[in-house]
This record gives sequence, C-alpha cells and structure tokens, in this order.
Amino acid sequence: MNDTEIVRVRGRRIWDSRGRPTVEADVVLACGALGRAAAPAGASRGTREAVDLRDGGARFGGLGVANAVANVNGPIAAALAGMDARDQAAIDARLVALDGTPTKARLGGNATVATSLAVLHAAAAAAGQPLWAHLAGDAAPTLPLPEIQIFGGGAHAGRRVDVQDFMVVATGARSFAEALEMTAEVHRAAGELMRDAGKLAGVADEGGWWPAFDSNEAALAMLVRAIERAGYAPGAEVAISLDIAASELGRGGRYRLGLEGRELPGDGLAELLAGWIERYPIVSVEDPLGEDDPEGMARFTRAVGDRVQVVGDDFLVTSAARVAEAAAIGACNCALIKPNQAGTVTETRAALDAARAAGWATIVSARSGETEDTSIVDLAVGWRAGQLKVGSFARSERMAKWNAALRIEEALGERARFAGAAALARRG
Ligand code: 2PG
Ligand code: MG
Repeated sequence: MNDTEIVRVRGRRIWDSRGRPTVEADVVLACGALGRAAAPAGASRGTREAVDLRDGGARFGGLGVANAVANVNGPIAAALAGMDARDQAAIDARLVALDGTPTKARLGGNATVATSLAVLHAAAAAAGQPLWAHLAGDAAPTLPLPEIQIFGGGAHAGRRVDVQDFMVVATGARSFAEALEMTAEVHRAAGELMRDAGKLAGVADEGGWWPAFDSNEAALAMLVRAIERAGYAPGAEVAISLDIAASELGRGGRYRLGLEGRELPGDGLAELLAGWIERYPIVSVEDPLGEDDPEGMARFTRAVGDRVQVVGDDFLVTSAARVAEAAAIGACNCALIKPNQAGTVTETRAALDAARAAGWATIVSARSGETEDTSIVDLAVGWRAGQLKVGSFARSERMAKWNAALRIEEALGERARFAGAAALARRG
C-alpha cells in the first residue's frame, strides 16, 4: 500500500462562529498522516457559488448539515478510499464527477470543500511540511498584505449601515507583524472614538465594531479619524478598503441605501463611490455593483481602476471562467478567492491562476461564518496571493488566522517576504 493512500475519510458536524452547524472533515492516510479542515459559510453570497447544503426544516433554523456530513461519510469516503492524497487534481476531479452538478448541489460545497482541504492537509502532513511550505514548493512563500475590518455592516450587522465592510490596509507596513501592530492601534482608536461618541455597541459578525452611524459616509469619516488618532497618516501609512457587497443592495440596476432612505441606479451608485474615492484615502473597493451588472463593473473599473483596486467577490464567485469573462470586458482588476465558493482546492487555485493570467491582484478571503480552521492563511502564503481578508481584529475565529500568519513569518525568519502595498492592484 502506498503511504499517501487515503484509508479513512470522516465527516462531522461542528459549530461555527455564529453558533451555526458546519461540516468538518478528517482524512487519514496509510502512513497515519491526518488532515482536517472545516467549511466556512457566507451571509452575503453570490448566486453562482457552490451550494452550501443545509437540511432545512425547523431545527437550527434549517441550517443543519446532517445531509452534508452524511455525504462525506458515505459517497465521498467511498469514492476517495485508496486514492493518492498527493494527487489533489485527481481527488478534486473525483469530487466534481461524483457530484455531477455545476454548483456542487448534490454533495454540497460545504462537504466537498472540507474534504478537499482535508486531503491537502493530509498530503502536507505526510510530506512532513507545514501546508504553506508544501504549497509554495520551490517558490518563495510570501506573507500577504492584510485587509482588516474595523466596522462591519450590511448583512453582517442587521443592515445597520448599507456598506458591508469598512476595512483598513496598512500600506506603510514593512512586515506582516508590523501591519498587525498598526491595525491593532487603529482598531483600538476606533473603539475609543465610538465609546466617546456614546456609540459603542458590541461587534458585527466578523468582529468589527457595530456600525452605529447616521450615514455610510459617517463611517468613512470615523475611520479616517481613527487612523489619525492611532498616529498614522491616512493613505500613506494606513488606507481604507471597502466591500460594498452591492448585490445585497439590489438587482436589475436599482440599489437601495436603507440607512439613507434612497434608491440609486447603477450609475448613481458608481458616482457615489467615485466621490468617496475622491474624498477619502480608499485603495480598494469590492463588489461596487451587483453581480448581475458586468457592464457596470467594467465602466466602474475604467473610471477608477487606475487609482483603486476593484475587487470581484459575488461577481466572480472564485470561478476561473467568470474571471476570464470579466477580464475580457475589463471588469475588475482583482479577484477575491474563497475556497468554499468554488468547492474544491483545485478549482480555487484555477480561479487564482485565471486572475493572475489577466494581470490582476488576488485576495484570499475568509467568510463571515468561520471556525478555528486556518487553511486560508496557508493558501495565501503558499500561493503568494498577495492579500488576505479575514474580518476584524477581534474574536478568535479571526485572530487564529492573523496569528497563524505571524507564526509563518517567524518561521521564515530572514527568508520572510512581505507582499506589502505593492500587492494592491493600482496602475497609478
Ligand atoms: C464578503 C464576505 C467576507 P460573506 O462578502 O467578502 O466579508 O462576507 O462571507 O458573508 O460573503
Ligand atoms: Mg465581499
């Protein structure tokens, strides 16, 4: 028997950062190596993402994963038994074929992504390597520039404000560790400012401060004040990154800003964002328009893509084909890469490669529902994605990932390379 042959696949239900069920998979190889991974879950999801298979019914609000877990323990375990864990492409092709749908609707993207990542971990363990090193191979592993949420809004905060993620990027940092230090100060300063304003009211789903603002722009102004209070120059040292998650605001070219009590056409939303880009030190805007508006995304990229990074998330859903289509019409200059949108490691990597082939930047990203699983950090470092988005600087499903990257930087020592601000897509 081959040492790296899969001898056991086991799925189980665990609980995520929102207290909801999710799928965890263990993969054991003949040599005894164990790989383990858990599926995350989004709240603002693209319609073309791999299906997050849920049981429905009354229990756990319909979010049970008994069927997805049964798929891991039944058909998936049977199909992968005896396969070589080192051949990730063959493993993932088997999962895709076994599912047989374009969106992993039968097995569940949550079942396939947990299994696919667990196989990857097992192969790295069998090779006696940390996963990031295993993935990097002969190339130099690179620590990503972190995008870190300070205020969480949209679907992650009961739609208290319309914009979903108000994040900072430590453009002046020279190492990953320094980027975290700078962000820690901004995060703390923002909390103090909210407290002083009598607006400190807990945190949103990804650990960002609860967005108790009267307008979306007020959050931007507060973010600039927090950067200054922390002692940094807005833009030069710490800049702003937004995820509008516009598909959550409307479809068919009409977008509703609930907080401001108004509805805007696509061009109106694009103009509003362009105005913010003029007035605030914004370096990145994700999903500025809805996933059903590729022309609008292309116009927006033409208008501001030389100054800011235009990121596709729900618009691209970590699909190599969608990335290629978007690149062909000049929509976006950066792809958000989320393994559970694709459903397997191989398809995730293909989307990243497609973005690179288009000359784009890439950001490996967590979901709003997370666990203590830190696989995405290994992917970001080993695949040299350039950027990493994990949520805020609070709560351990987030901190576990930032801390994992710190340990990798330490392990690399002198050899550690930090992507820094150069990782952002901007031609200016
Ligand atoms: C996003 C993610 C993370 P969710 O939209 O980028 O912020 O949110 O996981 O809810 O899709
Ligand atoms: Mg997003």
